[in-house]
Amino acid sequence: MTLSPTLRSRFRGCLVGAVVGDCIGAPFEVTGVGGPGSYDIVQDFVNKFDVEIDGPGSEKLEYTDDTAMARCVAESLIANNGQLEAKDLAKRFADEYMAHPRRGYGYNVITVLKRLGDRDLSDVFAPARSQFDGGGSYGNGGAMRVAPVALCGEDEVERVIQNAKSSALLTHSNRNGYNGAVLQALAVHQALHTSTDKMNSEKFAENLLNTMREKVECQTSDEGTANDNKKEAKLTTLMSQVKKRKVERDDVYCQRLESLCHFLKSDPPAEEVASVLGNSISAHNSVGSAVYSFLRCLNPVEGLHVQSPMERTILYAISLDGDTDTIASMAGAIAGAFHGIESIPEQWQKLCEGSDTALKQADRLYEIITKSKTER
Ligand code: R7I
Ligand code: MG
Ligand code: MG
Repeated sequence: MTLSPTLRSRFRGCLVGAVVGDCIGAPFEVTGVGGPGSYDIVQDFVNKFDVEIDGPGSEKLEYTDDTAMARCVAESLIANNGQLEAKDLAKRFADEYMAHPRRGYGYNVITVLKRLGDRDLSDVFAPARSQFDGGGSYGNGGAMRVAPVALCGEDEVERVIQNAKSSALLTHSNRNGYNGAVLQALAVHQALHTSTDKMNSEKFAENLLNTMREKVECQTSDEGTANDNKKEAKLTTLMSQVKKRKVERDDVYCQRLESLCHFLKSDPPAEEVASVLGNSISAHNSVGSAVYSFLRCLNPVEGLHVQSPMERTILYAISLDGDTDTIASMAGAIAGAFHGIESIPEQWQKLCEGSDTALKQADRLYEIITKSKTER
């Protein structure tokens, strides 16, 4: 029987896993890997680490906006004793962006971050709501930074859902934008609380699907966005006009998870995974791929010559091509929450900028969460 990592190790694994996914995936976000399933290219890149880390003047792999924003989320939770305080988080996002704007932020989110820095802003959710003509962004920026929220969820799924949504709404008010953050947070939370000997990938996915279906995507008219309401009004008109026409389902994450469950049985090639679950900067076309990378890589993958499931997860996620830093970062957070810090090679940690800060933040969050548990 394999011993499950301790909870502290899982906290560390989660935040450091997110950083290494971001740093190792980032160079490929620009160049691509040459199509989904190009395992050799990613493997060759990682194999050079041994040489580079010992060589003179070896440079670190830089983190991008994914890590910059996740650090803000962690810092805000630490400063507020594990509670999500939207105003405080908004200020940290804005300050971080102003201090280091060149971290590869999404093209449109920049407008929101600048407005969040306005001292007179009374509603911190307002700038995000005006994105994309009032529809809000469905980019994966809410999901890519949400892992620390999941660490503070304790054993309350509702709290994870609520806080993931609030943290995302500061920049992503589109239903698919914030629900992507919810699914990613639920995946991290579930990985964190699944013991190694009880892991069953199909059950893990089914459980996520049930939670999304029952607690998240069932709410077709929640407080969401003006656009949600507009869309629904349009939909009603459309439905009454063309009664027999098939209306598209708006439970996109449930659809992705249904495909994911099927893929765990059929094991399709990487091209199919990328085309069905997605590899783009949209949340609904990337979060499912991150979850799948973690679950698929619990077992060996043909053509990917690496023994450790944690390392395999990162390499597989990058090999899906497209938004490589973000998919690998999200997959790394989930995998790290399950496999623990011991599963992340020390040379990766040394080489990836920001691993040390992630480690410290994980420890602070762990202390806050365990202390509040013993006090109750
Ligand atoms: O979501 P966001 O923070 O970007 C995150 C991504 C990650 O891959 C990072 O690594 C970084 O590279 O960027 O930033 P947004 O600007 O809100 O969304 C990202 C992109 O998604 C936008 O620039 C658009 O191209 C696209 N997008 C949309 N396009 C059309 N209509 C998001 N929402 C919409 C939309 O409603
Ligand atoms: Mg990035
Ligand atoms: Mg990205």
